[in-house]
Amino acid sequence: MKLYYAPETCSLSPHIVLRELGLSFELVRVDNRKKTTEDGRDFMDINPKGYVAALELDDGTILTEGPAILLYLADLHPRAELAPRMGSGERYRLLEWLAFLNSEIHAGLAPLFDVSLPAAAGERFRAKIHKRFDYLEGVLARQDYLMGERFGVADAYLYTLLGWCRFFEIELAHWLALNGYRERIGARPAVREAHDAEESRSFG
Ligand SMILES: N[C@@H](CCC(=O)N[C@@H](CS)C(=O)NCC(=O)O)C(=O)O
Repeated sequence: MKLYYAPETCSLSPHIVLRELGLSFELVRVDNRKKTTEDGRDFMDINPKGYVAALELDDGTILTEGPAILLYLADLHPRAELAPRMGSGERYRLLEWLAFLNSEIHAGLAPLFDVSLPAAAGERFRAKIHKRFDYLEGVLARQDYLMGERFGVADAYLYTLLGWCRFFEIELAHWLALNGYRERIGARPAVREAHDAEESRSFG
């Protein structure tokens, strides 16, 4: 398998999951501005949508969209229990979380990367994110992980998104449980390894 990634982006979550599962994979860095890969290909040929993450399976199939990639990986190793089994009631709870993370947190934070965003619009996006973080704070004050007491794919995703707060003047320490959650996940060996691997690869 190959994971097409760009450092500090949402592709960190499948990267973490690949390492949590001990799967063998190759990392291919993408220049998100030029839409090229580090091995000299046009990334638009790989994902015509033009964004990471993209996962290339051994038969050449390309899978995109973070939540789909996360579930695909978790299902390769059901015994690791990074996602509840298909057909179980808990599976729908996980889908609920992945939809929330994708549409409310990921899509809620993404506009803040736009340096031309008017200040007033930025404030509105921040205010909405604060409300969503208040909700997450309530959940994580009662349980260690999104699905309960066990780390899973949704946590790899939320961990990754919370890492963007430092770019947007969102002070995560304001939410004690959420901040503790991020620190706890950040200490996992697979997470450290993923950060180290992304930082140690230069391109361009
Ligand atoms: N809908 C996609 C969005 C992925 C996405 O937003 N990727 C960003 C990095 S976090 C990206 O590569 N953006 C580059 C671009 O849109 O040009 C998903 O959920 O996986």
